Amino acid sequence: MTPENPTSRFATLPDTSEREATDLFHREEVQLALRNRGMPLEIMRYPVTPSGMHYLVIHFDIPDVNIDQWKLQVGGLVSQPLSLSLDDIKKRPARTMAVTMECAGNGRALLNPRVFSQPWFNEGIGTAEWTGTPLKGILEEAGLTDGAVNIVFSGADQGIQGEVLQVYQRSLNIAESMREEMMLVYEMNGQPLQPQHGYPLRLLVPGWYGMASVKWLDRIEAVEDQFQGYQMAKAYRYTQVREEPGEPVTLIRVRALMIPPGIPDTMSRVRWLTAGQQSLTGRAWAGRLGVSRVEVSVDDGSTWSEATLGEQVSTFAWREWSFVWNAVRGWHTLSVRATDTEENVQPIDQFWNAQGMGNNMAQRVRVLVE
Ligand SMILES: Nc1nc2c(c(=O)[nH]1)N[C@H]1C(S)=C(S)[C@@H](COP(=O)(O)O)O[C@H]1N2
Ligand SMILES: [Mo]
Repeated sequence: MTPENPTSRFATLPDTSEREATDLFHREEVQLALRNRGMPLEIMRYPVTPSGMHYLVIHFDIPDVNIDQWKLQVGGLVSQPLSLSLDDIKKRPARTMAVTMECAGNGRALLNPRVFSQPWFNEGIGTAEWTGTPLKGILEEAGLTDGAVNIVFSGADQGIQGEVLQVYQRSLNIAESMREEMMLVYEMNGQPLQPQHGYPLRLLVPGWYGMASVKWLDRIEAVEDQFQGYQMAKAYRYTQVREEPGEPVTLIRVRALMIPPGIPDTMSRVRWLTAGQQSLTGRAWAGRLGVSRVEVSVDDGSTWSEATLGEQVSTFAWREWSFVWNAVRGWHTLSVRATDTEENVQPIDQFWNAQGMGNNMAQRVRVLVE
């Protein structure tokens, strides 16, 4: 199926691109949020997120895969096209790796004006132990021929986005595709992939925002051109207006999150705690880079104090941080920000773009101490 179809018969679908952001969420945003759950932030207490609480993003529907007929096809500019069953893939060298995955749209609902899409606050995040086989071995066996520039990964799911009929497709250049950590995974936390996470097979692209990790993967194709599918050329771009080409969304930006301390008010989620020593903890990550520093503010970003860094779960997974706060009575806004090993620090003010991507402004948590 060719994804290009710009002036299409789908032009009569409701146009959400001009919707106003107000405090009221639109019906379609709520609908998306219910399909695409987030990870409750207190679940950061676990180094590896239980599968049922890892966040989800499903652009279309979860496809119905018949495993008896399912094959991974590897073709295009290769000398030896492959057609592999799940058993064939499981017989290949296996590796298990903990990886923190984050949706590029995480933080989107905190933008002002809000961008109309999956309305994440900060919960589009999770860390899983993925098991699979290195992509590199498969590409080497297929033998990329001269002229191959990009590898296109296609999922079995299809739908309409931006008026374009498409299967979910993303590409990576050869250098990225050949990196050691790129994997084709069939297990998550020691169990076969659940339907919503890409059963039977997904691509895992550690360090990149989640959109690169194509679920329900059934085709890998080496091509000679820059692949211009919708999810590459339109959806995941940093732009100020949607018409601009902009820059591609790629690696995960540095972020720290705090487990909201104390106990919550049900509706507002405002926190309530008692005065005295309170331990604040959370996790921080920086995609392919390391986290060099985490700082906490208890006065809404006026002053910052260094937190203690804990263990990093793996090269591509988050690390723990902790901070002891001597909480005094009254209202406070707690905040946390991380710095990566290239000295990028999370912004305090929002970084706005038309798609609401890559927003890593520091988290703020409102608390009442009594
Ligand atoms: N085939 C397919 N792959 C996909 C998606 C999708 O909708 N279809 N969503 C992507 C996005 S935007 C994200 S953030 C991650 C989410 O992976 P998860 O649902 O397993 O957490 O999957 C990516 N892979
Ligand atoms: Mo995403």
